Amino acid sequence: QKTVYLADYLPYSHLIDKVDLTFRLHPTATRVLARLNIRPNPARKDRDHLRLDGEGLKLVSCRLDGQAITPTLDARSLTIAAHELPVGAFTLETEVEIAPEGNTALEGLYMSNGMYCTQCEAEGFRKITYYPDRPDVMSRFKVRIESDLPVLLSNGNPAGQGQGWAEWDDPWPKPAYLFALVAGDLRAHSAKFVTASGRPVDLNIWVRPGDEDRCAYAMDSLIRSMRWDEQVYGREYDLDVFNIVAVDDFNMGAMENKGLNIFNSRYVLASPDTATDDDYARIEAIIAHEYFHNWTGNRITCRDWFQLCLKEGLTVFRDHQFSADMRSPAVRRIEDVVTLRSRQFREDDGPLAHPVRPESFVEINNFYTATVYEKGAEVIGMLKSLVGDQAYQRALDLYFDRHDGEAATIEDWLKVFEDVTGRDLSQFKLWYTEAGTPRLKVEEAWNDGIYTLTFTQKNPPTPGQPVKQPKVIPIKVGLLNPNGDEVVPTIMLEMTRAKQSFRFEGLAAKPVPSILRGFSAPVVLERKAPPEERAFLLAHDTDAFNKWEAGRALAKEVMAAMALKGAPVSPAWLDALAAVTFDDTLDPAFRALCLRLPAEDDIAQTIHAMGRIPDPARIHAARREMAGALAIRLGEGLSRLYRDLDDNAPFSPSAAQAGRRALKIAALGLLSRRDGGRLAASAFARARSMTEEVGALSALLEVGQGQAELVSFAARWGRDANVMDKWHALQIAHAEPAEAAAVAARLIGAPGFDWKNPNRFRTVIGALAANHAGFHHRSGAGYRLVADWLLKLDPLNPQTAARVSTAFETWPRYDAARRKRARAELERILAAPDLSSDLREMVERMLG
Ligand code: DPP
Ligand code: ZN
Repeated sequence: QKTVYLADYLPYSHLIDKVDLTFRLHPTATRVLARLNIRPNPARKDRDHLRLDGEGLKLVSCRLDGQAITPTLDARSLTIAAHELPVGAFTLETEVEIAPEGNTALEGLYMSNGMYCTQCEAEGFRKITYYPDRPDVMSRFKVRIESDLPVLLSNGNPAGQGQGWAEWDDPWPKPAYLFALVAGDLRAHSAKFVTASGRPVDLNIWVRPGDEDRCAYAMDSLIRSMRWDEQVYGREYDLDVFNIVAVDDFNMGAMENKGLNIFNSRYVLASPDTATDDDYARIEAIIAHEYFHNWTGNRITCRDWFQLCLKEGLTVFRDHQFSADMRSPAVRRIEDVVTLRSRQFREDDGPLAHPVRPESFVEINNFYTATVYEKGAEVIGMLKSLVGDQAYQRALDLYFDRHDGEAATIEDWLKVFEDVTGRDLSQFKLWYTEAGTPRLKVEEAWNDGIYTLTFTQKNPPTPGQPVKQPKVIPIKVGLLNPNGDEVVPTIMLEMTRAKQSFRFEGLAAKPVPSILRGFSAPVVLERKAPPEERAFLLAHDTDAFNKWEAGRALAKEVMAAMALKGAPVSPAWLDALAAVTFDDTLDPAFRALCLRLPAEDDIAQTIHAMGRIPDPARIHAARREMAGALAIRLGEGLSRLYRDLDDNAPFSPSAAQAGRRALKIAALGLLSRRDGGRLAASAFARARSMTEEVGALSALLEVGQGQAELVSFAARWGRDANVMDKWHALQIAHAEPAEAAAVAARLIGAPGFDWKNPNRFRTVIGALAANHAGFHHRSGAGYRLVADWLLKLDPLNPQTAARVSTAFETWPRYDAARRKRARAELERILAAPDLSSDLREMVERMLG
């Protein structure tokens, strides 16, 4: 497969005014009839041939203006020569046959538990019919589905139904990647919504019979999302119905098809006994995310796939705003930054680093990444900080006004901000075009009552981009006096040069700086600060993010020093954390976040950034030792804290209750290190929610207990695969480093374990990859097992295999012996016959 370049973009040769599709569904022989109303694109001067994408299609017939023709076919396309085309508009009818039952790649039309469903983003529509499968070709779709299955759904509004058929009409022009079809024996959880201007909308969440009672939270999240988008962005829903379908076999989290969102069932179904608080928060965020795409993605889509961040970065930014409004902004911000660092900084720091807007790709599915999504959202957050909230709102209004119904670019996006503010954003655009996480060094000076902060930015080289330019960095800063009072409230410093100083006058004493408040830019802050200063900020900072960050930075320094030179656990850290833990004026959710130790992979990242080689075994030991020391330092207060939080309030998935549960479980985990799991065993037996059940089980496994509890968990949940994912993940997460690969091998190879299902595969292989000391065990068993299973999955589902292969993306960080083993596994993958282009691209990039 060939590399595609952004620089080669050309508009499509033709316009498709209308698409009429008829599906005669059959597991092994579905017929798809497509009637396309086509005319030459006036934007193109030459008289062009017509080339339609198509893969794995059996062409039954082809007619041009009613006359049978024989087009040129190859493995990827159908072509009609220019001289065979009429001069003006014409109609092309094709009939193809496809076999959804045998479609294990889960792209195009496929089957899951007897139901038909589709996944077209990015390039799945070409597996359904011949069509210009590119986002800048937008058309009106009408769909007729013929099948005996009771529920037949497609995009848009219902346009009639009868015995064995249904018709749908989507009034909004859309690209093919937003097409969707579902047919199955499904039940609806329904509700009504009335938009701000009075349009009634039928809302349905479609699930397998028996799951209807687990849709309430998703529905509630949907209604809140619809209201929020009206109130905050002035965006109303634009169809008579909004359908969501839950599917068990799904490569992604969910998909924003126009009027017919398709979801991985794990991000829809929830009840207190099956879903953890994290599951609830994720469902809320993903429901919102897909809904918000209706405007940012569907009404305004992307000109080409290089612009993916145009819709994804913005929609992630919007779903973050929504979650912050629904929950605690501080807690959400901390969680988002933890994710950003663990996924995006990690990606940016290795062989897979790429710009938010990449310049080339082989397989676009490989670019649905943390960089495009998460960094794409951070870039918008910076833009908002730089122009201010009001200008942001005016720019967004202009964006929706100017580009509604269009396929737009990052240039279009930046232009609305330039037009609204008069600013030149050419330097800011580097955030979209250059990869890598900037390093920001800070130095301070105090002279004659003048306090100076001097920042130096370094933009490290990344694959294909050896030299970089200075970026615009919004640095939010506040200053505290030595008593802990804030003397300069948050202001934004705008850094534009490689090195830049900012002066503060009129201060009575040398202040303590709180830098990069709210994590105002996705950079690595390099500031040498004594532990006392970190402890001081953890105690006094008024910015909740930086308060947490002070404790985090200290914990990282301590863990890195322990792993690198066997330093003892720092008493300063223990004391500071004890003060936070028992400060009842602080939000329990915030305290729980402070108690969560940095992940081992984070510490490996930190050590690597110091120019040293991380030793996974030593990092693992250091983290354990820290947790043990913390359990002892917190002493009896911990039991009291646990008892206070262990109340009998009826369950609610609210953020407030979730925060109390999180703190309670953090306390339980630490208590187990002292009592060998006695309290956790009784907590497991008494658990009244999945959060408590998993929390207690996790505490037990961490101290080598929990075998009986694992058995009883499996007995209770054995038939619910999404719940059992937790059971599998926990065992691997808590396995000893030397045994992790063997545990994962046993679970994934167990009779009846459906490893072909992406959720199952990602759970087991993902959990092994996330067990840092286990995956990187010096025996190489972790590397070998992951490679074995990637090779097994690749022929069936290349997209998921390629995604999971990022387990290896950090391999160059480690010592020569580990690198040799990892490289050997990557080379073994590359040598496999018939390797997919998806996995090949990933492995080649990782090998560099
Ligand atoms: N379904 C994916 C998402 O919403 C791709 N669009 O991010
Ligand atoms: Zn999205």
